[in-house]
Amino acid sequence: MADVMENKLTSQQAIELEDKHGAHNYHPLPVVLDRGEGVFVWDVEGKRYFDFLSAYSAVNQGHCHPRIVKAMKDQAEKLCLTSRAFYNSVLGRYEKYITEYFSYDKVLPMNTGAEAVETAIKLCRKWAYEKKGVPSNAAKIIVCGENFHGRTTTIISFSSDPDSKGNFGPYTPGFVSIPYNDLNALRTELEDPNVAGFLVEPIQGEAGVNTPADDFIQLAAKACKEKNVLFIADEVQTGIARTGSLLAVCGNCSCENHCERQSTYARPDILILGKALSGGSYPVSAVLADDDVMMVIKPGEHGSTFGGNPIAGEVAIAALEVVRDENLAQNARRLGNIFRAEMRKLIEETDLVTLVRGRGLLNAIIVNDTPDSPTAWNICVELKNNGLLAKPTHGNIIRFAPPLVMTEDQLMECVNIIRKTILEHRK
Ligand code: IF1
Repeated sequence: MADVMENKLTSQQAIELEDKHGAHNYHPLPVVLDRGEGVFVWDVEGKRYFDFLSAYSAVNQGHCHPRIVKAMKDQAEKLCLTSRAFYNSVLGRYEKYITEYFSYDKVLPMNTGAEAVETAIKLCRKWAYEKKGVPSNAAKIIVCGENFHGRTTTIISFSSDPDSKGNFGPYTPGFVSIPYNDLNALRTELEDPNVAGFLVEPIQGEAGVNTPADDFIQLAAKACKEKNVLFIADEVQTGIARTGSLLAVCGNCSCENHCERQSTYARPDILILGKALSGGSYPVSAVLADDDVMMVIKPGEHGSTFGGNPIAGEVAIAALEVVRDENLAQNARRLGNIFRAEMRKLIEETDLVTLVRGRGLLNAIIVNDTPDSPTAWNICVELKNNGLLAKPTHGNIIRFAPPLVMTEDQLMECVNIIRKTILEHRK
């Protein structure tokens, strides 16, 4: 017991403790991390790894970024939480900052990604009844097959993943699903006058970095507008510079502004952010919309004890400043192009990898194997042994998403680790 309290465990002991005392809702790679800095993490034995997952794109600014840590420490010593029963001296400043940063009238602050998605769903439904004139309880939201939007009962109700959904029913009604990247299917569903919104990930992360046609998002947004349907972008994973632009809906643009200059740009009516909004340091999520949508929610109709707390506000301002000041969108775009080019070279040299896809520094390789074989898992274990941490998704796909503060030299070091591991792999 003394060891447990003193935090001096070996990896094996830490794994055994989790196994014994924690719910078995995860199957982690066998590595126990103790410390992080920038693109690196260290395990409890002191071995260093390149982090090629970034906590599923939450740590875009790198581990323990000094500016973000300072913002959190300073605020934690001053005031942590007031609830929204009272005003606090940070929230208004944060709200002004983030709405100007992303060019929206209003923000509704929450904590986790799933809560922000839930908020967007509630907002969209309420807008449908009070503004669009959809009959009571008849609103529908279009979603995409193979989506991932979180773990709440409503969100899993429209999941197509049996693991996420099975035996958690009864399910929330009011959602219709179309295949991802299928404009015709979207247009067909949009004919229904009770459709209130279209909820979509600009790139599907969990589905294996499923990247749609370059113009899909823009044409989808346009089709929604024509039918007075809200275009709702879940940028929890793709947002905040990850895909080489500030938002993935910015498409082909790596400037630090969310703006309408680009021909591929699509402006969501509701924008959902989380993860990297705090640089992974604290649970901070946000829903952004203009007044005609956001103002349908009135006092007492929605909220959260922690949403909009002063630490979250200071941390988010710092995290967004880092993205701008360190040109992370541009860096993600440049390094992403190099990374995919290197992976394409590797594909020429091996049958084990068949495809690389993605945008910016959100990429995946497809392992030439069946989805239920352990090959991708074994490659990830070998990558770990060689000093790089990544995680398989959907069995035979490996997602690569390093912190965006990576340098080109570091990226090439990682490319060499991946090359060596793939070329040496034995089944
Ligand atoms: C887990 C996946 C990634 C998200 C999008 C909302 C949320 C997520 C687009 C909910 C969360 C996470 C959750 C995490 C694993 C991870 C994940 F593999 F499961 F799908 F990133 F790809 N919208 N994604 O990706 O945000 O409530 O978790 O803050 O272990 O469930 P959250």
